[in-house]
Amino acid sequence: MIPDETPLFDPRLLEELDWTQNTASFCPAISPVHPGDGLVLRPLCTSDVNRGFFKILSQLTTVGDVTTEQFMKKFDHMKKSGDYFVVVVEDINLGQVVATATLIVEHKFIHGCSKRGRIEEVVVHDECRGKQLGKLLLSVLTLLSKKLECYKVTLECKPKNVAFYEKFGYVASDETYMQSRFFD
Ligand code: 16G
Repeated sequence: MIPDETPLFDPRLLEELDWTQNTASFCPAISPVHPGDGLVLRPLCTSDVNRGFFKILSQLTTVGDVTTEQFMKKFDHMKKSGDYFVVVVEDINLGQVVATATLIVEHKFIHGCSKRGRIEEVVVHDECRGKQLGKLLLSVLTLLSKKLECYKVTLECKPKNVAFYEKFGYVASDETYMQSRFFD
């Protein structure tokens, strides 16, 4: 298996988002199709393993020693499921991924056999802060979850980031997030 440019999901899903429904304000104006000078917003592809995809994830949490083969197998699993929407922003001059976020669509029997969206791994390279990329990714994935007919979309975040997520219509739930960790 050799890394290539095959997208994880159909890029038209991003191109066809109704950006007028976005609730966050951008100054200067940017959008999924025009994320900023020298930047491209697109689905993850396996070549991103050579564009610093893991380096950026490691700014969020532990990544571990992942081989290219492991990465490609996981990518293949996600692609086949059709429920994983990992987006990246690439700086095309540097050939580096500078931001990423993931939407996972979970299938339910409840709410009329509906779907729930989960937003995960939102991370912007620390040298690329101030370009509104976190805001852009959040807006894009929130709109995408709506387009994919999720009845709700949720995320977990640190208390200091609550105000950021409120800009997109997220409110703190009265449910408590609980976890049982098996390893880091
Ligand atoms: C944050 C992330 C979550 C990620 C977790 C990793 C967002 C909105 N939340 O909560 O997606 O999985 O950090 O932390 O990006 P962990 O390694 O402690 O599980």
